[in-house]
Amino acid sequence: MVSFGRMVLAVPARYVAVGLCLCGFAAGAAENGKIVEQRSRWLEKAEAAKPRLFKRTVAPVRLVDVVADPSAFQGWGVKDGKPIGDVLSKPLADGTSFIVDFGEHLVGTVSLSLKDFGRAVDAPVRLRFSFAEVPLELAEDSGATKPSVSKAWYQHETMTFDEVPATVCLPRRYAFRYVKIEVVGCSPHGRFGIGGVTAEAVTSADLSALKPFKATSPLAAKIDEIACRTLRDCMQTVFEDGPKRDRRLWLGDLRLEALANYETYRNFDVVKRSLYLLAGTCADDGLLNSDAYERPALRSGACRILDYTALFAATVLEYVEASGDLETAQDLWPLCVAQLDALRGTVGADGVFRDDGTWWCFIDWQKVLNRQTAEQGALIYGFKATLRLAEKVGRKGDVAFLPEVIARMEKAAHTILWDEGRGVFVCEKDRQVSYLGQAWLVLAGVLDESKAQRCLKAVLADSEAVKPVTPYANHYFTEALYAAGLRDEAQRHLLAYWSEMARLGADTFWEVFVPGDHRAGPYRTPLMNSYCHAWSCAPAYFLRNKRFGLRPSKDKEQKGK
Ligand code: RAM
Repeated sequence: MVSFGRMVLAVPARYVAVGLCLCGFAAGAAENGKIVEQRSRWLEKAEAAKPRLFKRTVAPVRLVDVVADPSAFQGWGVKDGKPIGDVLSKPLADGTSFIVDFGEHLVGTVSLSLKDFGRAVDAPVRLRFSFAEVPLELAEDSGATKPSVSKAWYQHETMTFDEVPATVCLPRRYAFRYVKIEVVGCSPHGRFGIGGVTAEAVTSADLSALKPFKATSPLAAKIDEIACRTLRDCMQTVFEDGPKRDRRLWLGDLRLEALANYETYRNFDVVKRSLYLLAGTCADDGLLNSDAYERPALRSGACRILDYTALFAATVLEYVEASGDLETAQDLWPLCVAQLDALRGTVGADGVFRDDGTWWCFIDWQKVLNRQTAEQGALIYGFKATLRLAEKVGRKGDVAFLPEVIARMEKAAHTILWDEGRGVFVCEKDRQVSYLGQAWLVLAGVLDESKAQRCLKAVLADSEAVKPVTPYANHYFTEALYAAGLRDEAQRHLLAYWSEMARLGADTFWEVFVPGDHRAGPYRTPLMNSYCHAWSCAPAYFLRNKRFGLRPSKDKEQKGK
């Protein structure tokens, strides 16, 4: 297993808000001018496509206690606490605390009724709330951590209520299954209590529209259920990456959410809004940013991830194929073309991608990954998708130069990056062999089936090969196995990775999962990880889409895991 534990999220400042520094690569000034002129119109289209939110009221199912459990995920589990009636609707003393369990992961607001008993309450009440997606967040002290992103993402509130009785709604939208409530200040005369706690869960997924799914086994049904819940809770007025953190639209996450959405809730508006939001917040040089916020106003997050940008045209293509909305594809086409000069500017005359530090090369949070081969594949993949989109919108002439770029890059992959002796793609600098390098070049269609199978089987058998650490990257590795015709291996990988999360009690799939290292993550502390992360909803896509699916016999092999 390649080490991941000390990995830290550090996005060098030069990748953020790069504004003009890529101008040399970007499309001509006149073209950029035309794109920039479109931004406000695109943002209007994003607003017009804003999906409605569905709300439902959910009551807690029980009280729980968090317990240390070496066999549980991250070493923390829950067990039944006191009966709920022993705590709610009874006077509460200063220092009392209890944890309510809503029975499943939710995203939404929480209200509670503050009660008085007998006489008027003679003092304000101060309560501390801790919202948790997983037990770890209630068991360990976030105050002692030094995360690489804001501590304000931790879902804690201390609030003082002057008026009792009252029904109060907490100010934020939270992502949680458990809520710990501690009485940190109240009248010593035993007059105060909490009558009830309720959640209002919110999503843009219409649960009644969820496409029926006939699972081949209870395990497949369970994984699909968790994947659909993950997608549901990340589907808000855009596709969020994680409703706990970053609560933001990211282009790479959007693509996988959209693919799962086409197989499940089929809400095309949320895809359309997300695409237009990215389009309308593109930079002055006509290049896309990889992330965008909706509030307080629609604006860009100003990160530029090379492999995410390479996937934009593919995301538009898949949207038009699923929805039939050719008009949006035609409208966004000039933006797809505008990305091409910048993207191909990263490719040498010899057809090889080399990272010059201008872009954030992401691919995965795996720290030790040399991204060269994976980026080479992602670029070719993106260029081929752009060609298919050009055909769809009737603009092949705009990208007449692309076949030569693709051919040059494919040739370089075969000659410069392929190691015939080992039967794998390797990076130039350290000859590193990775799962994702093979996966992306297979997905790019660079190899015939037998060679594709050879390199994927080689990494699966190579304990030194660098493995993916996120469900996002595991999605692409799984898809590559399917693409190479390694259906059994794909199925085994899919079930082994996601069923291990299910076995560990996942309600929703996690941002990062490294079997054998449950504290892994990029933020210096697992308390900051998101445990409902959209890019992890891949199983709903693989299990439901006819191109993939499971073979019942193989599915049974995983039973009892
Ligand atoms: C994090 C989020 C998001 C991802 C980016 C690259 O902030 O986890 O999902 O797309 O990084």
